[in-house]
Amino acid sequence: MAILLIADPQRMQQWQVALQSQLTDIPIIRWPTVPDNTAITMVIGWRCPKGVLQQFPNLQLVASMGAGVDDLVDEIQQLDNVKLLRVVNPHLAQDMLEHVIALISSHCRGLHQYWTQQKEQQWQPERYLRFGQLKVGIMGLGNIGRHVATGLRQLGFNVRGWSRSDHSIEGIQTFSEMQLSHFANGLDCLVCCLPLTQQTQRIVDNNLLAKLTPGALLVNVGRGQHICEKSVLSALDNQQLSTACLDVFDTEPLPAEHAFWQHPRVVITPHVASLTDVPAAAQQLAQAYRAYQQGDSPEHLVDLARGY
Ligand code: NDP
Ligand code: OXD
Repeated sequence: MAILLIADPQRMQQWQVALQSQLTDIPIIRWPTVPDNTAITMVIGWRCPKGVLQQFPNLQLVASMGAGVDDLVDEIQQLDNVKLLRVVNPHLAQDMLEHVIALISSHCRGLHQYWTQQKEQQWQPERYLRFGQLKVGIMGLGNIGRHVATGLRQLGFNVRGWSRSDHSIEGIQTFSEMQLSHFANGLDCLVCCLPLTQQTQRIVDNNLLAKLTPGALLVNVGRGQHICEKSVLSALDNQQLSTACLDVFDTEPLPAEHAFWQHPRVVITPHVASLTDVPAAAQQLAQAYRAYQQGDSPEHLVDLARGY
C-alpha cells in the first residue's frame, strides 16, 4: 500500500513532509517515479494530467489538494469504486473571508480608483460608502461561502446568499437554485464562491450582470469558468460593473495576451484568495486514509452525481 502525490514539485515536497509525519508507516511517493503501480491505493493531487489515474489498478481513494474537485470528477466517474475527497477546513473559509473583506473594503473606499489617480497626480475626493449601505450577494453557501456570508454580515453589510438547496442563516436573506434572478436583483456586490459543475458553468453572464445595481463590484473566487468573460468585459465597459476582482481564470496562469491584464478596472490575483494550509489538510487526509483502511467512511467525500 502506498500514497502517490501528483502535483508540481514544490507542492509535492510540502505534502510529502506533512503526510509522512502523519502516516509514518505508509510510503508517500512523488509522481512520476512510481516503482509499482499496483501498490498505489490513494492519490492526492492538484491538476493531475488527464488519464493518469487509470494506471493504478488498486486505487481506492483520490483526494484533491484543495477545496475544488472540478478537474477530478469526470475522471473518477470513469473508474470503478474509487471515492473522491476534498479539503475542508476553517482556514480555507477564514482566509477567503479576509480576501473578500479586503476587496469589498477597497471598493467602498474607492482605493483602486485613487491608486490609478495617484499615478496621474490627480486629487479627486469622493464620498465613500459605508458597509451598511452595500447589498452583497454570495453565490454558494458551502464551507467557504457560508463563512464569508456570516462574516460580512457581522461587519454590517446587507447580505444575501444563493445555494442549490434551501438554507436558513440568521441575518441573511437566502435564495435557492430557482431564485437566482431574485437573489441578484439590485446587488451592489456579487461574490462567486461556487464549485464548478455543469450547472454553474458561465453562470455569471449578461443576464445576471444586468440584474445588479449599475457600478457594482464583481468578485470571482470560484473558478474562471463561472464567468462569461465577454459579458464581464462589456459590463465593465458600459459601467454596469465598476470593478471586477478575479482570482481564478479559464487558463492559469492567465495568458500574457489576455484582455484582463490591461483592463484598468480588472483586479487580478493569481489564485491566492485562500491557499490550502498543507499541515492541516494533510492531517485531514491522513485521518480519511486511516478511516477508510479500517472500513469507515471518510469525511468530506464528494458526491459524484452532484459534482461537488
Ligand atoms: P462546498 O461544496 O462546501 O459548497 C458549495 C456551495 O455551492 C453549496 O452551498 C452548494 O449548494 C452551492 N451550489 C452548488 N451547485 C449549485 C447550483 N447549481 N446552484 C446553486 N448553488 C449551488 O464548496 P466550498 O465552499 O468548500 O468551495 C467552493 C469553491 O470555492 C471550490 O469548489 C473552489 O472552486 C473555490 N475555491 C477557490 C479558492 C481560491 O483560492 N480561489 C480556494 C478554495 C476554494 P448546497 O448548499 O445547496 O449544496
Ligand atoms: C481551490 C483551492 O479549490 O485552492 O481553488 O483549494
